[in-house]
Amino acid sequence: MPFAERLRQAHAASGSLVCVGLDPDINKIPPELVRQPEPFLAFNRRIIDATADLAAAYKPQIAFYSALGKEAELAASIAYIRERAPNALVILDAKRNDIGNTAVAYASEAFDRYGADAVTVSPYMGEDSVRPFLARPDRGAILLCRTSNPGARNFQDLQVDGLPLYRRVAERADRDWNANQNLMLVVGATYPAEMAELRRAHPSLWFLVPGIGAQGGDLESTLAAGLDARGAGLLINSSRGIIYAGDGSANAIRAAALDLHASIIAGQHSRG
Ligand code: OMP
Repeated sequence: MPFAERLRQAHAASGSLVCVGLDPDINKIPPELVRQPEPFLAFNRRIIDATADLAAAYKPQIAFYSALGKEAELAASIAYIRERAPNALVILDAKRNDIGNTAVAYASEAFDRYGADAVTVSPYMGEDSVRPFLARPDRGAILLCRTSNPGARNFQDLQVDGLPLYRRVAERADRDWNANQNLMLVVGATYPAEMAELRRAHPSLWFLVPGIGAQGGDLESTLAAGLDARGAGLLINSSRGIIYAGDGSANAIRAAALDLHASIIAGQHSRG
């Protein structure tokens, strides 16, 4: 199935724009799960069970796993998502990129080894380094465009022929690299004005939106700035705000995901 269709299906099946970030931190996982032989898998299973009907996507950040040699638990967590939430997209957050043949290996890591539907990609090395991630029509690449962190301003705001660099990245990506309709942009919730500009310039691109919750991004301004004409076009990620909610119980995790989901629906309706 083409990536664009997978994305539509993930949204339609869940009725949701929520992306649940799977960023397990061994120091924050509830003690009863840390004691298990595969603590990251046990933790992710709790999260996936609690959110399977609420999530359009799951986004594991690979560093949390590879730093501790937990790649097998990442692979098993992805298999569990496929079982419990077969329509949900799996986005491997790896922010990969390199020269062509290395990029091909990185794409294979994301799509073949982990079976991800999409992977986050840095655009810094330009077209030949991005192409390997876009070559498969059934898999997506999500380009870093306007990132959520304070340092996003350092380079992304530099003016290039009258537009900031992040706008040039989006322009080139949308115009030249999206023949397979399998490209999305990372646009942080912490920069709603920039998101509004990007939405005006790129009405039909989907944005992956990190920065809600722990990083201080505001949901209401994100929805006002970023929803497309159909009231969609955003996958709104929350990692720590969901997975470490309350007392760490399945109920607390579900309540946090439900709260985000319901707030998004309310925002969609208020836009009419
Ligand atoms: P929370 O701040 O805990 O919700 O996590 C945000 C997640 O999104 C982390 O996995 C980050 O690595 C990721 N992220 C950002 O926070 N900012 C960005 O600009 C891009 C990403 C990303 O590519 O997902």
